Amino acid sequence: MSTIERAEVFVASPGRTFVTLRITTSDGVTGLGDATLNGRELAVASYLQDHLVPLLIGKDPARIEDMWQYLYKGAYWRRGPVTMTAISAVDTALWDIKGKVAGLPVYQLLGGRSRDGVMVYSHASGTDVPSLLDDVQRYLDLGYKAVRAQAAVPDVGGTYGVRKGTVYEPAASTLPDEQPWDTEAYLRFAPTYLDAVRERFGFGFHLLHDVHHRLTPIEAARFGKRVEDAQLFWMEDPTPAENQEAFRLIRQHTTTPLAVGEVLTSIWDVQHLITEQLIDYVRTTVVHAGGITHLRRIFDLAALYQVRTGSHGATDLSPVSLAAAVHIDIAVPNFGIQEYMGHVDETAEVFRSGVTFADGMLHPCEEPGLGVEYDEKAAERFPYEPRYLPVARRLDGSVHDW
Ligand code: CS2
Ligand code: MG
Repeated sequence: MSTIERAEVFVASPGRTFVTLRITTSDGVTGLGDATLNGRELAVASYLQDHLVPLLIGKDPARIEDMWQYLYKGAYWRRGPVTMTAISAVDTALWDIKGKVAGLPVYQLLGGRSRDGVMVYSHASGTDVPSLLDDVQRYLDLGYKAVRAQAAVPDVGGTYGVRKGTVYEPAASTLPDEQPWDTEAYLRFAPTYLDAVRERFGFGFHLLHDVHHRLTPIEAARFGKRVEDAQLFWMEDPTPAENQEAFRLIRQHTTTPLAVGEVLTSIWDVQHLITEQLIDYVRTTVVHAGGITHLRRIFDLAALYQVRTGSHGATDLSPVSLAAAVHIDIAVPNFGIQEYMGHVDETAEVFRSGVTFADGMLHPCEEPGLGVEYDEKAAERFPYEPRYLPVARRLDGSVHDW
């Protein structure tokens, strides 16, 4: 029987920080897992290196479900982003290995294709409406069928989602960047630029918007109602989701579809949202919600309630979890859309991925496993650089949800 012989944790910053787990079996088969938790990377690296790696050595890599139960129940302290990201990385690496041993791309182990390609959306943004419209045009010219739109709120300064470089990267400072927030200014301005996008480009593509946890339920209800004419594909994270019941109030006031889940890390964290049909898309991911094994459970529960998938796919999710996401997305029956922001060139020097983009869709690699390789020699050229996500403060100085 093949056993787990080695488990290595790599922390490197090729363009941004990624934590990557590589498991190697006694037969020399390797598997990769993404363990990146933006702004708290070393917590997961230590959880893996100091607490999980000693448990993996000698175990049977084929027993993926058993390993998941062993690491989840064996922790005693359950759930939460650090624990679940570490478990996700182990799980994803074992699926990569299983695919390689079987000689099949992972999606074939998940039931094969349900669709020809995975529709994706990317991030258009601007410091004002004209620059936002130019950026939307750019993504439509690249063939995207779906585009997210975010713009800076005039006179308030930094606002969530406005790109500075080639890809949007919010973790850009060595201490948290404190950004001003004014809910009323946002509520007045954001609907106007979403209307402007529709006025310029029409309704022949999907338009998305991320509220990023910033509103109270009644403010979110007001916003959702106001933007109904823009026919959004979804309004994302309208209000913090710890209180899942809060979404019922939003639901009562607007038909704008709701998407939640990128910061949620288990089926129990989205159970009420799904079973009460309080959301339309669930955004949980391979890297933060328990790997392929657990994400399938979440998506199968969602399918029972006509909730579709819409996994998070920002730059802080590595090419490893993006590839795993595409393998799931191509197979699940209730796929909705996949976020795809791409990565900077330095990232591609370390991660070789077989995922391809064409005609507004991503396509999985046909190689056995996930179809991603990690070049640790190249990674040595990009030593770890600590970065923090911003903190939002209201105009009175109190902390707000960033
Ligand atoms: C955002 C992310 O892509 C999204 O929907 O919510 O950019 C998020 O802010 C980052 O992934 C946080 O690390
Ligand atoms: Mg988001």
